[in-house]
Amino acid sequence: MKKVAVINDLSGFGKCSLTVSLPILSSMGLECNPIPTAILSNQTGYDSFHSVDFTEHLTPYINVWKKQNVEFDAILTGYLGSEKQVDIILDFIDHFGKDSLVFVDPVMADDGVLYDTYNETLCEKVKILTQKANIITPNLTELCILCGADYNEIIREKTNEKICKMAKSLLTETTKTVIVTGIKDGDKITNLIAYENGIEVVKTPLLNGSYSGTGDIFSSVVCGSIVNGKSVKEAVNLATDFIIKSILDTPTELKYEPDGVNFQKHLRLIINAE
Ligand code: PXL
Repeated sequence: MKKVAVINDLSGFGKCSLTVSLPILSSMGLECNPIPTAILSNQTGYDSFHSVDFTEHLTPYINVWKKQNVEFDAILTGYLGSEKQVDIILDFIDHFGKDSLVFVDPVMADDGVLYDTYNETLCEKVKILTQKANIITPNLTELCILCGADYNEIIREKTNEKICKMAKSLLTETTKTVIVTGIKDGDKITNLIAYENGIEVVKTPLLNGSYSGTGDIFSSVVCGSIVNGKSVKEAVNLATDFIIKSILDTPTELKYEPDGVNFQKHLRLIINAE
């Protein structure tokens, strides 16, 4: 069975990070091997949360995997609890990542605002991590942080040309694909895929509100689909379709829904039973 090592937090509530990667990758016929970066009562977007940083356990945890000579088809990273974790993950990628897809979701911020537990130094470290990745999935705020651009200026102008240019500037020998997610564009959301040889765009309808965990659902479905042999565009189409159906199944009156989306009934859409 193909294996995906997923480095992300475990949040008791919020339907995000490992609590979505585990069911999603399993439904896709893949083994999800978690490395928890932190354990939280709930994700940080609720009024309060209790978080236990897992950094001190990561090296001994990974050392056991090294002794067991396991191999992974992909490594997927998400929310990170500390700067030291990035060094540990860089070492993990050096050890396990030679023949695997390295997929980094540079979780740092959204709508121009850093997440509560992120600061500038951690963002610098996340940037170093993205340079080791074959594929990265920043949202527009994260793209601006990675490129040193002013988010408010980009939002004001919001020319796709500028966004394409920024995405392309992150392409390297290692990073072959940059997917900029969730660019609001009138009544649509654009996901922009930048490769060396061009750009592809996947548009979806803009639904009201914002929901915890949709970024993690997106990276899990896209990563799993690519491991299962789909093209990046097919993978993005599947992920956005799955997320839209899940959002439509999530009644909420809130502008921001910390409980996340009801994706469970829609897992059949992504099942790979081969
Ligand atoms: O989905 C992003 C995310 C993941 N994990 C934790 C978070 C957030 C966003 O707020 O707080 C703990």
